[in-house]
Amino acid sequence: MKDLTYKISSYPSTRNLNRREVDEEIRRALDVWSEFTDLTFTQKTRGRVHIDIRFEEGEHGDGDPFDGQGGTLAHAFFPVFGGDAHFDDDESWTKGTFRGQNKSCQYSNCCEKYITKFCLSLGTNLLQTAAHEFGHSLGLSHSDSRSALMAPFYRGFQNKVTLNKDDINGIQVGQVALSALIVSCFYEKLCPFTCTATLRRENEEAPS
Ligand SMILES: [Ca+2]
Ligand SMILES: [Ca+2]
Ligand SMILES: [Zn+2]
Ligand SMILES: [Zn+2]
Repeated sequence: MKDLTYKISSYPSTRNLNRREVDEEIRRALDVWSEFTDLTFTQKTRGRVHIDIRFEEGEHGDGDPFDGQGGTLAHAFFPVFGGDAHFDDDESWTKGTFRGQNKSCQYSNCCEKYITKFCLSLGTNLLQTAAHEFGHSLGLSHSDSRSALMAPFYRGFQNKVTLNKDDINGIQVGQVALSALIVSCFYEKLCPFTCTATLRRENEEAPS
């Protein structure tokens, strides 16, 4: 059993999700991987952790700035580079739906009618995106298989996250690379290089 720790250092500013829901979705995203490995994940609220999780906007200190709503949704570091995962705070992160609310919408405090008319935007499912990014944190690269969780595209909203054969092979082989995260890359300072893999959107569906 290998116990990895994680911390959500900054939460999204979206109105779609509260902190508890973010905690739950992150936990579910990690469970997707622990199901097929001997890894366990423990959330901490302070101190050093293996996987630091942040919602950040624009330039955020690792030389790979986010790009506002759409485009790049998130990126993560491979184990040798520290395993951390960053999510673009300008996305409208959601749970269980593709309907999101614009974070900067000036009508958000108005009645439902105004919200529906002016504030709804295409949301991005946090669970799906996080499960993909944690694959990178655990050592997986992108998969050529389009049905894999590790395919490099956001496939539109899916209610359930499942691993395909490619993903499962990947995580089982990836256990070797993972030891780097457990042993040598515990401290951010040892990991000055960024090697990010980026998840992009493809074929966006409009909310209806
Ligand atoms: Ca973006
Ligand atoms: Ca780390
Ligand atoms: Zn980053
Ligand atoms: Zn990716």
